[in-house]
Amino acid sequence: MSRGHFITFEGGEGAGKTTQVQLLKNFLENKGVSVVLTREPGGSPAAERLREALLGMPEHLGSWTADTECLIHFAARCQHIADVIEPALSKGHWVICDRFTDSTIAYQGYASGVDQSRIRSLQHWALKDFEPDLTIILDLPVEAGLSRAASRGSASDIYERRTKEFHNSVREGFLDIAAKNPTRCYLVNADREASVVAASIRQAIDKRFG
Ligand code: T5A
Repeated sequence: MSRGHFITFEGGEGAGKTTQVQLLKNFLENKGVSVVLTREPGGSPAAERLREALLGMPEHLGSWTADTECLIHFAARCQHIADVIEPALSKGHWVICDRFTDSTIAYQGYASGVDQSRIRSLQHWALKDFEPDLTIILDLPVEAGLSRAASRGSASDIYERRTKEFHNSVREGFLDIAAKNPTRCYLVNADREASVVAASIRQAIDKRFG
């Protein structure tokens, strides 16, 4: 049996990742592909406990340092790969993941100031050479993303409460990641109707996996 493909979705808050991940799953399943949908932080029962620790920290306990956040994200990722991603890929399923390592690079690196070389060392230590076959990066202005997230009524986790400057750094980070990894990454203008964005993503899938 041939190994499945690993596709990740990245972008700022409210970029439309969850929406597009679901549309892509439907599209692939209609073509007869077996798809496993997952997300980060979390994605497996044990890793979801770490998601809770990251996103559900009560305000009176303060906040994680950026270094600690980085370590927890990679700990959760390590577990997620072992529990869900690798077993699914080796059974031939395609795995679509809502956020992955690029989110750590953009949020903890570009926006929170953790040195990129330290993140790379951690990535190498935790993941070795494991990386997505294709990464879709959804790009749209920060204001548009935050207003979408707010209209959905859940703009309350610790990340969505951060400043506009923080979110702009996240966006710049993702644009830089796309520019530096042109073979792996496909940058999509997400400031369009969901169906138009989905069509653009399907083109990338056809081009990459034929
Ligand atoms: N994080 C994560 C790190 O800091 N480091 C890491 O390493 C990792 C892995 C996760 C947080 O963790 C941080 C980043 C995040 O802050 P989360 O709860 O998983 O948080 O939330 P997000 O990933 O940010 O996802 P959101 O749900 O906020 O946004 P999505 O998934 O991008 O957007 P979606 O699809 O839910 O859409 C939002 C709203 O917009 C509408 C939808 O219907 C919905 O109402 N919408 C559109 N409206 C107009 N036009 C379109 N094209 C639209 N597409 C969707």
